[in-house]
Amino acid sequence: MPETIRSVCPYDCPDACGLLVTVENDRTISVSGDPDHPVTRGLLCSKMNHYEQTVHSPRRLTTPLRRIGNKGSGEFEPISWDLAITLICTRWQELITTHGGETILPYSYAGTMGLVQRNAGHAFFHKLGASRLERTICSPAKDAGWRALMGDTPAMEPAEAEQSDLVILWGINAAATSIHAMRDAQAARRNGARLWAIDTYHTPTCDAVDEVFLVRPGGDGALALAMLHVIEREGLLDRQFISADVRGFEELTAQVLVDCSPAQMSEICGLPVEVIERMAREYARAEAPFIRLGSGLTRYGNGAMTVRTISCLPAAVGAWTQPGGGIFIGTSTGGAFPLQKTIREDFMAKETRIVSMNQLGAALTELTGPAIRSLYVYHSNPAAIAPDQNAVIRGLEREDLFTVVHERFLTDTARYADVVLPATTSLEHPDLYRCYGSYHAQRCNAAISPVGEAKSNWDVFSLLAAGMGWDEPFFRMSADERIEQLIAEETPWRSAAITEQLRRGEPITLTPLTDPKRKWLTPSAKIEILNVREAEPLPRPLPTHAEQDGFPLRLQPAVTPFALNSSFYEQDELRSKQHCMELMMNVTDAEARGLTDGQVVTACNDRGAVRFTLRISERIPVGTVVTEGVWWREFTAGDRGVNALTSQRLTDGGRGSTLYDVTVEVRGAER
Ligand SMILES: Nc1nc2c(c(=O)[nH]1)N[C@H]1C(S)=C(S)[C@@H](COP(=O)(O)OP(=O)(O)OC[C@H]3O[C@@H](n4cnc5c(=O)[nH]c(N)nc54)[C@H](O)[C@@H]3O)O[C@H]1N2
Ligand SMILES: Nc1nc2c(c(=O)[nH]1)N[C@H]1C(S)=C(S)[C@@H](COP(=O)(O)OP(=O)(O)OC[C@H]3O[C@@H](n4cnc5c(=O)[nH]c(N)nc54)[C@H](O)[C@@H]3O)O[C@H]1N2
Ligand code: SF4
Ligand SMILES: [Mo]
Repeated sequence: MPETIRSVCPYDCPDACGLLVTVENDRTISVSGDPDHPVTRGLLCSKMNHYEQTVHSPRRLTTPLRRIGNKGSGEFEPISWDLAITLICTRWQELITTHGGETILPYSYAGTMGLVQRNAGHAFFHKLGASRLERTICSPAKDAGWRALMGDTPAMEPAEAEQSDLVILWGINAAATSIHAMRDAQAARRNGARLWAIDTYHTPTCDAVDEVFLVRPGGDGALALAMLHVIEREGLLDRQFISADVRGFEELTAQVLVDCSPAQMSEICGLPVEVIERMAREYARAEAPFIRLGSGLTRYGNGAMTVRTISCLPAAVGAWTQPGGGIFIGTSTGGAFPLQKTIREDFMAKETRIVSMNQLGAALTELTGPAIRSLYVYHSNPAAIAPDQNAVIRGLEREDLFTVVHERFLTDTARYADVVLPATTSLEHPDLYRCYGSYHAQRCNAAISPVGEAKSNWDVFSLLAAGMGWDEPFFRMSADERIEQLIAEETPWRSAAITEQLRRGEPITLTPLTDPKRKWLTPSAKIEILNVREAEPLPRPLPTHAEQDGFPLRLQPAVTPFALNSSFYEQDELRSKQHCMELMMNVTDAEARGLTDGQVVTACNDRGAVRFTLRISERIPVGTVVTEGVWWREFTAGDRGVNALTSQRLTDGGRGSTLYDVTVEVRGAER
């Protein structure tokens, strides 16, 4: 008899959807959206509608493997778990004795967002004395920009967008990446709100809004400053709100906005003066303008400053005083489930070296400090997703690098491994999830047994700890026990009744911490437009990195609705919806280069050359080229993905990746 089991979507998406999983004879038959989950409300994205095709994919890894061919060749032989663990632990013990623990580097990110499985390796590597990974590839610049202005102020409830009369989807391809935010925006529109999208090309989201504004990549800070200039010049400020709630607007006006007229900012942001003026007026005159800020615009050399500058807009017009008004960048619910007892920093004998995950290529090839001699990758695919793919691959090709990859599939990274370990999918292990697009959380059990000999992250680290001969009870704990301890730890974020609901596997709502005496959780208790603790005390226009580069076209390595970073390429149907790895270009740029639709082209810069199929598209403005998705190399026209063109440079705040901050030239490729 089929049985329906509640679960949670494990992927790196703001919503952590509730799933209803139908299981028969220990196999997943189908997956649907939980109608009782407050965000999901029965709606799943196209990626997850056939999750069973990922779980039971013929491509799943089902046994540990040992390399028998050259690195990258993908030639392996099956081995037992016992042998795999012995090979790894023996090698690490030798390395630690001869070269020290810091020669070992873990690399993990967001294959699963569950708190226990995601963070399963931290305690182990702390005890091992390994180098530590700075996990900053996604959008730390967003948090840095928000914090500079708003401190610890919790995010507003994003569903309030429904009450707004002007919803701005700013640097977010919500139709692909945040479908429930898109649904809320559409609801606002049905209530009479206007809907804007601000992006660098005409995304699928742009098809569903009232007005689209295409900016130059990295130019949004300039646009926001020009809007603030107009709002101030035309007396559209909410002076009462500013005097009660904002610090430093006068300094901003006198020192920055004087030089940020629409005429001065127009070229940087790529919008005509009259358009900027109209945007400013319509924004200021809206009752409750709501901005949903995405991550795309943060992945630039000026990303943190861009977020900080845009976040000044609701303060200038007092949008915060109205239900539905404000800006939403994401929730931060870490306090609800403190992770200290999961990640165990106290297991570190000394503070070890920290390596940026955005600079893996340099770490593996430049070998400064104790050279990295072993890499352990789990729930991440750095050979595909990390910037500067050529540098990463040069590192992975090193014969003296001992690489272990724990994966569900033989990814680009796994192909370089000396030992591959098979991983469970989220339906095969328990976990506890919290969203970053709302205030919900949910716990779930395994719905089916592990496929083949797959093991969860948590269970592999228990085996590795035993293989190292460690006898701490911590490493003998099961994932379920760790989850229960996390839930049992009391925090003001949830009542005893909510905690009981969590135990029963129901989706719950967390209450963010607020201070009854202070609306804004900053040192001055005001929104700090002037923040003297920052290197830049006031928002101001900052350049991107790409402005120093010599290539004529701005490259946007954007997302596709049919994959999530490099995940989901195992599903043939989803992949075929993306056709192939395309480069979209405006007809003007194509004609100037003598290029035609459908031909194979090469995009290149100082870091690499990548083959794409050219798609001439009116969705792309002149001067920009766009590719969607992070393709596995086996499905590309050449042997590199888009990240062979992106750079290891970091953002101005948060040390984030600058994946969108890159230029290229494009020419025809011989077949
Ligand atoms: N379908 C799908 N969903 C996903 C993902 C996926 O790969 N596919 N990835 C997941 C992850 S890990 C994340 S972090 C989120 C990210 O989701 P989003 O927050 O939507 O971020 P991005 O898709 O990176 O970028 C959003 C948009 O910003 C635009 N953009 C780039 N540069 C600029 C700029 O300078 N100015 C402006 N205004 N716009 C700019 C891009 O063209 C893109 O349309 O999505 C998650 N959800
Ligand atoms: N060009 C370009 N590059 C990008 C991006 C982009 O938009 N464009 N997006 C960037 C962003 S925002 C992010 S967050 C990163 C994401 O980068 P990653 O976190 O590496 O994300 P994925 O590509 O989804 O790879 C996750 C891998 O984890 C595996 N996995 C899933 N669950 C488990 C598990 O429980 N255990 C183990 N061991 N493995 C598991 C999956 O099979 C998959 O191969 O990529 C970044 N890189
Ligand atoms: S990827 Fe996002 S929208 Fe799709 S099912 Fe998962 S949480 Fe929901
Ligand atoms: Mo991300």
